[in-house]
Amino acid sequence: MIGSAQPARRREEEVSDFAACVVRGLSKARKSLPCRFLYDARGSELFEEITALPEYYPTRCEFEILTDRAEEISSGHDSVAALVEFGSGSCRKTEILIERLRALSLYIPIDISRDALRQAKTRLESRFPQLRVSPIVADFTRPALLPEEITRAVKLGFFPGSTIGNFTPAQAAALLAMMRRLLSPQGALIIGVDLKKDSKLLTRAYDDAEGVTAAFNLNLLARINRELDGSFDLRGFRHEAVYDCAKGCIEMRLVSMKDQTAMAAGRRFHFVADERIHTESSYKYTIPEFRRIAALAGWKAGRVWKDMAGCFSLHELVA
Ligand code: AVI
Repeated sequence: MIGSAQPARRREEEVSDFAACVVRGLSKARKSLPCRFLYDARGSELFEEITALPEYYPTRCEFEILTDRAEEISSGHDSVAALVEFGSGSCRKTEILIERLRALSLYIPIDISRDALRQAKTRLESRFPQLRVSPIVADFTRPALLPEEITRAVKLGFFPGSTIGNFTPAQAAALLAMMRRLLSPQGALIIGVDLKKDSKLLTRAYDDAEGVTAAFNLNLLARINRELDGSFDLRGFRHEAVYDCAKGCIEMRLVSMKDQTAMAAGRRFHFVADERIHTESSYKYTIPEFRRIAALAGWKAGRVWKDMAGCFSLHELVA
């Protein structure tokens, strides 16, 4: 069983939330759109393609850490009974952990995609017959209600992919604090964090030669056209990815290539030439920087692993 609000009602709520955020974001002096809207069905497909691109190292590096160090990572978590994954998607990385957590009996993936959860449940329950999969359809940034039966159980959280980087440091600290409350007492969290590195490598990862990331970014305007009766001319905008050294983040934007107007959700918006719509930030951290944020959220730093090239890190945090 997958529990959540009625699908049709949820869909209506999603569309009106999308409309409100688009109108608010495009009415600001510095236009922006929340990055969570990049992931409709088409956006999620394009993101899957991004993760396989030669320039996009985070997925490969995190897999390398998880496969090479799986025994070591899981060794400290022998008594974990419940694994909670935040924004689980396809759960491919999780299988590496599930295979080695000896006392694990329950896996709770939290994701907004009901389809991804349904597929994951079927696949994981057939691969691990002793495991119960109890998905929650929800936005993982909002506090979820975990099953009462695991209130006292030892819980491990899993938050891979460096999705934490898509939040500002202040938001990241608040999110980590919420996760700590959910997983306490005796809880721990394994979290993927992309590391600071050469800015050329970083910008290439977010502006690939094939143009998949550009298509992913521009799909946001296509989504507005599809869902909010929008009139964006996609040829009038281009993708941009810039590393802001001072903030330590990649910023993705859509740049208007001319003076133009577009309709969205019944409103008209004007864009001057070169005006930018900010669509996503992806913060990069050093290991001490990330540990400071985790400490602000009340976590104690545990072990940390890096891939061979030192591009990506996996942190263990203890409640
Ligand atoms: C999902 N998130 C961690 C990706 C990132 O690297 O910030 C999103 C992404 N955007 C463009 N490429 C990948």
